[in-house]
Amino acid sequence: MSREAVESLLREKKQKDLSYERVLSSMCTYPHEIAAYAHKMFLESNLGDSGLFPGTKEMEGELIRMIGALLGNENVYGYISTGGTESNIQAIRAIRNRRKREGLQAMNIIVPETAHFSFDKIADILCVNVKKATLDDALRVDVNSVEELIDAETICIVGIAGTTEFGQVDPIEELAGIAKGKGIFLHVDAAFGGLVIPFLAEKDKYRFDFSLDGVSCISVDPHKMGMSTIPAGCILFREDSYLANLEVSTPYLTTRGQSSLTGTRSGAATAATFAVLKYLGRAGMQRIVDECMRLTRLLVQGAKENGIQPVIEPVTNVVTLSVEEVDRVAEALKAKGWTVSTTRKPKSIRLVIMPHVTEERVKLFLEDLTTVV
Ligand code: 0PR
Repeated sequence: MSREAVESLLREKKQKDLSYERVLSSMCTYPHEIAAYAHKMFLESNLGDSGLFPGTKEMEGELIRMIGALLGNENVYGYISTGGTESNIQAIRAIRNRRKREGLQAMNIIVPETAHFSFDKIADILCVNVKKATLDDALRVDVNSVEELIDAETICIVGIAGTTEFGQVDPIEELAGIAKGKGIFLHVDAAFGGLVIPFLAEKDKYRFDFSLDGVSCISVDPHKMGMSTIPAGCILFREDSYLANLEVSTPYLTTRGQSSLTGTRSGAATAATFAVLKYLGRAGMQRIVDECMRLTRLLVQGAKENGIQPVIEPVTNVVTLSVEEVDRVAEALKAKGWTVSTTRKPKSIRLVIMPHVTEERVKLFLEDLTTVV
C-alpha cells in the first residue's frame, strides 16, 4: 500500500475509536503532552535488555525512588511494569516463590471481595487459592473476615487503596497490624489510588503506604492517574530480596538476570512517566487531583439535588450512583453519547472523574442523567 493509503486507513480506524470527552467509565485518560513527547523520543528503548539503554535504566531507577518517596519510603525496590495486572501477579509470585522455597506446598492469599479481576488470573497462573473476604457497610474489606480466613497456608493479605468499582480505600493500617503480627506479606493494590490518595485533603484518614511497617509491597499505575502513556505500572517492594525471588538468569543479554514478568519491555512508557512526574512535580499532581475531586463533589452534589444518592460518599474520584434499572439507565446514557460503567454489588452507575472530565461536561452529564432517570 502507499503511504497515503495507510495513513488514510489509520485515520479511518482512529475515527471509530471513542475520544475520551464523553467517556466516564475509564481509569485511563489522555496522556500528558510531555509524556507523549518523551514516549515518542524513547520508542525503541527496551528495558528487557537494559544494558543497551542505560539512560532509560537511570530514569527507571530514579522513578522508583520518586514514587517510593511519595509512598513513604524512597529506599524501595521495584520496576516499571506494564500495569496493575502484572504488578499484582509479580507481588504474589514473589511471596509464593519464597514460601515454596521454604517448603510450603499448598498456599492461599486473602483478597477483598472488591479485588480486581487480575486476582482471578493470579489464581489460575500461580496456583494459589484466592480467598475472598467480605466487606463492611462502606464497601471496605471487613478486617474480622480477613482474620477469620487466615490459616497456616496463608502467604499474603491484599488490601486495596482505591477499589476498581467504588474507589474505596480498605483499612490498610489495620491490615498492616495483622500482617505484621502474624508475619504475613501484605500487598497493597494502589493501582488507581496510589497517585490520588497522597494528594487528598483527608489523606491522614487513609494511610496505605510504606510508612506503615506491615506494608510489604505496593502496586501503583502511572498510566491511570499519573497521566503517563500505556503501558506504565509500578511495583515496589520494601525489601530487595523479593526481586531476587522473581529473578531468572539471562546469560546472553547485557544484563545478568531479569525480575520482570515480560521480557521485552517498553522503555518509552518509563521515559513518559519520568517526564510527566518531573514536569508536574507534587504541586502539579496536587492541582490535577484537586480538580478531579472538585468535579467529583460537584457531580455527587448535583445528583443528590435531583434525588439520586451515591452508593458511598466518594473517597477518591470514583462516583457510584444508586438508580433503579441500572442497565436501562446506562443504555439510555449511551444513546446520549456517554460511556458509563456499572457495578455488580450493589448495582449502580459508575463514573470515574479522570483529568479529561471538565466542569462543563459534568453539568451536561447531570442534565442527561436527570432526564434519563
Ligand atoms: N488493580 C486495580 C485496583 C485496578 O483498578 C486495575 C484496573 C488493575 C489492578 C489492573 O490494572 P491494569 O488494567 O493496568 O492491568 N482497573 C481498571 C478496570 O479494570 C482498568 C481500566 C482502565 C479499565 C481503563 C477500563 C479502562 O477504559 O476497570
